[in-house]
Parts: sequence; structure tokens; C-alpha cells
Amino acid sequence: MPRKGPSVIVTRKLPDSIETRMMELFDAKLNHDDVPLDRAALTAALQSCEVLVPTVTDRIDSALLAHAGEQLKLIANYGTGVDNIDVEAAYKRGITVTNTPGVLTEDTADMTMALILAVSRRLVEGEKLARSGEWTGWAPTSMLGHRIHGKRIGILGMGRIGSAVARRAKGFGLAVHYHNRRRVHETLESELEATYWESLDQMLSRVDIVSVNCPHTPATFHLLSARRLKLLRPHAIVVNTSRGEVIDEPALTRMLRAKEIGGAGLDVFEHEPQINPRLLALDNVVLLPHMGSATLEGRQDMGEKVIINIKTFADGHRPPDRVLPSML
Ligand code: 8YV
Repeated sequence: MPRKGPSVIVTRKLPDSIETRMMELFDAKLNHDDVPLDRAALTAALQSCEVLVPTVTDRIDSALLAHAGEQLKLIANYGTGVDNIDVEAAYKRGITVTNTPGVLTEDTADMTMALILAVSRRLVEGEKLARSGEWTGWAPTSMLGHRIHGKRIGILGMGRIGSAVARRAKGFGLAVHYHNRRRVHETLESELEATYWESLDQMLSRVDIVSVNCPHTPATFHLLSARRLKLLRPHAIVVNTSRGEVIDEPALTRMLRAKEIGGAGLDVFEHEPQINPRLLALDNVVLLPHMGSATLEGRQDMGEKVIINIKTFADGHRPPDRVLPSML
């Protein structure tokens, strides 16, 4: 019998259809119990498999990669963000890294809008009141939030997800502003009727809603620093469906507690799964457990991408979603 495809270790439980296909195609080792691998188990995996399929919960740093065996050729990340992997260290060791771009764009953009609406229209507070048994009925001045129609959104990072947020925002009657490393093509800019700000500082002081949609890289760590957060207007809200590290979370928490900004909708945190207890105590925030891309369809599509990347690589071709250090 010919050898099955490469030996693959998958660090977390994936959708059944994906795991089944992986078992058919590869010599795959799955994680049925879904218990995250500790450092020792990850090291052992790097020393035994040809392909590792990690997720955002696995930290594949240079110290860990230093222990990788010669047999390890590919790290096929199940996720778009690759900040959990030291891509440069992997590259230097001749290990290819891939990710799963594109397939979670729409779901993450939907969740961004959900958070914008949830914070602006106080959905979570309203839901709690409706269930509490303490609701005394409609009143002209009860549960007042803020209208989003006609306001300005400032999108930080106009890539795939940022553009998908902009399309939705436009549909909701928001004026789209954005800051990005590079100005986007004029066709996209005119489709979105978007205003480009080369200066993030200048944009922040003018918008009503800030949406973080850039990846976490050394250049974007604490991009929304304490100093920059102070540029926001007192009613502004901040929504983050990207990575917690892009915002100085203690500074944001302090400002929310002091009511120096209007509110925040956070799907991601600096030290997941820990959430700053001070955030938990606040009413003007909506907190979600990193579920921006959590749809069954999205998770299946991510798995399909991982399979295609592994199969293409194993067949001797360049995988479609290769990530190079120069791209970060
Ligand atoms: C993924 C994400 O679910 O893909 C990303 O970058 O943030 C998530 O939505 C997660 O990374 C899976 O590894």
C-alpha cells in the first residue's frame, strides 16, 4: 500500500468533516479531547510530525522552533492571524508557514457590526433587563443608546476584513474613514466613499466609532496606545475583532471606568483567555470570547484551506496561502 500523505499533528479539535478528510488524506493525529497542548507536548509534536496544524492558542515561538526536528517542513496554521507563530524563525529553519485568509472575512465583519450595534444600542444591558423581571414597561427615556446612522467610523486596517466592515458600515449610513499603512486603490476608495487618513492621530480625534481590523505585528502592538486613546472624543466607542495586543488594554480600561470614552465592544483581549476583571465590571462594554469567525461554515472553510495548503505542499507545489516574513 502506498504511504498515506505526510504525518500531520492537529493541535485542537476541528469540525468533523475536516478531521475525517484529514484522516483520509494524511497520516493525521487528531486531538479528540480538545485539550490544548502544553509546551512539552508541542515540543514533542514539532519533533515527530512533518506538518503541524496549530491554532491561535498555540504559541510557536523561536525557542520552541529551536527544538523542531529536521522532519518538520510545514506549519499550516488554522487561522488567518499568524502572530502565534514566529514566522521569521520558521523561515530561517526552512519551515514553510501557511494561514487561512479570506474565508473568515464576512463573519468577522458581521461580528464587528454586531458589536458596534450592541454597544451603541445597549443590547446586552437591554437583554439583561428583559430577563431580570424588573422591567416596568416602555418609558420615553429608558435604555437610550446612540444612533449610528450619520456618524463616522474610523477603520484601523483596510485589508479584507476592514473593507468588508466598510461595506456594511456604508449600508448602515456611516461615513467611512480609514487609516492603513498604504492608501487603498482609488476604485475601492470610491466604492466605499472612504476618506483616507495618513495620520492615525488625526483620524482618531474626528470619528465616533473606531474599528480595529489590522493584524497584530510588532508594528501594530499597542497602536492604540494610552496617548492615542486620549485623542478620542468622549462619546467615541472602540470595537476590536482583531487582536487584543493592538490596544493598550489597561489604558482603555481606565478610560472606560472614568467614562472618558463612550464604550467598547471587545471580541479579543491582550492575555486570552484572561479578561481584565475591571472590564468585566463595566456596563459600557460588550465582551465576547474571541468568536468573530465562529460560524460552522467559516470553520469548515478554514479547514478546507488548511487541507489544500498541506496537499499542495505535499505534492511539491507552493501552497496558496504561504506567509513570508516580508509580508508581515
Ligand atoms: C480564528 C482568528 O478562529 O483567524 C484568526 O486570525 O482570529 C480567529 O478568528 C483563530 O485564529 C483560529 O486559530
